[in-house]
Amino acid sequence: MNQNDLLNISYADVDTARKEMDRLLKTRQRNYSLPRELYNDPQMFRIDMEEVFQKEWLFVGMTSEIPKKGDYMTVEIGQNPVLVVRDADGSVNAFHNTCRHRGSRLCSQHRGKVANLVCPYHQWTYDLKGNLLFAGTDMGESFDKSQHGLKKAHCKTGGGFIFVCLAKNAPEGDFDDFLATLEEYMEPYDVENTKLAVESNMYEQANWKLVIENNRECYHCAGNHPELLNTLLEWDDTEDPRASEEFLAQYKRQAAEWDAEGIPHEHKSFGVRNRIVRMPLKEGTQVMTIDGSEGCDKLMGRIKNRHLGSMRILHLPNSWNHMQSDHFIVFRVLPISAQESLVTTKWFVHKDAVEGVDYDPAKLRQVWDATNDQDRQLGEENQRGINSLGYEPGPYSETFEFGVINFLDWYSETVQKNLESSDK
Ligand code: 3BY
Ligand code: FES
Ligand code: FE
Repeated sequence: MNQNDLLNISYADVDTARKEMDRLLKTRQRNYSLPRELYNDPQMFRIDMEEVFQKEWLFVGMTSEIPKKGDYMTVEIGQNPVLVVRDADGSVNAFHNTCRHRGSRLCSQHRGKVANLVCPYHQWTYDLKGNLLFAGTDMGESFDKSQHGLKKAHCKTGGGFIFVCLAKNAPEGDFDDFLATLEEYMEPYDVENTKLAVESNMYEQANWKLVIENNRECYHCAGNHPELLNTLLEWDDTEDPRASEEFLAQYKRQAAEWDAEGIPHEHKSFGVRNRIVRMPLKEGTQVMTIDGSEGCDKLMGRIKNRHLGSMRILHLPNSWNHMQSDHFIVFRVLPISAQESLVTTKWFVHKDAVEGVDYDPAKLRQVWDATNDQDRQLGEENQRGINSLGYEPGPYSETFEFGVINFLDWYSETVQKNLESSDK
């Protein structure tokens, strides 16, 4: 809990806060930032966790982080430790990372490899499918092992992306269409033959929505991101209303090359929650390094062209990504408290690329380390200003900040819909 949390409790109890959340969202001024409570009240944060992060599909990581049988990764979704494991048949499964004996967290490492999942407390042992194999002590005659397997979480993959959902019934809608499109758009990368080259975990003292809002616009880029703007074009996608003639001509030229090479690039949207589009980078640059020169000698998958721009993949509520020619970068946001978030960034290269020979991790990470830190400061200053008595919701620009408007429309609709269904 952040030290400011106690100062920001505005409601007598959580039921009142739920009603107030619904009212604030119904009466909010669309195209304006949200009322302060939605950015700093701990009860509102609890509702965000219950209605968004415990009910919606979340991006957790890439399949190539757990390439072999028994490889696992862990992730904390609020107070829910989750375990993602590669099974012997190659499938990826997610479990609640809590032992069925007395509830201890089963795996405490960030990533690891096991034959079976053994609880460190009293050594209850589960297979990779979560079945309880062995409960060491004498549990008595009536003990039924089959009733004490690990609790599953929903888990789906597409194009190497792993998503989990903690809801009893996972939302359907067009999520499977998004996964099928991811599969198609990620095919050139052959994700199973990539490896994690670098990972950064950045703690940010800002509400998770401020982290996402900041990512959804590049209005702040010119004033804050000199390294990123060596290569990144400020338009959000190929349909950006600000896109210049020059940009459209560059896109047309590059798109013709991509078509000839079978590299998918067309803009695809699944509501405003999921979006995939390949965008050119600045003319003459290859990837998001400090000078736009290569990040890795080895290209990924079947890619031949170093000028693939960046395929931007958006998944609300918690991920944006940049897929380029010689490496790709994935971003994941996890809320910690009303005013704290964890931003994880991972850089992937071809699995046969050799560190120090084919790529230099320092060069790979330089631009986004700088950019993330700049965004962290912006998010933290945004949070501090919102906490002020002088804050009132302010207007977004419809041309420069439409991505933020879209995000808050999605957030507002999702919370209202989920609040309504949990009231039934
Ligand atoms: O490049 C990104 O991921 C986003 C889009 C614009 C601002 N931000 C840096
Ligand atoms: Fe896991 Fe006892 S809590 S074995
Ligand atoms: Fe930024």
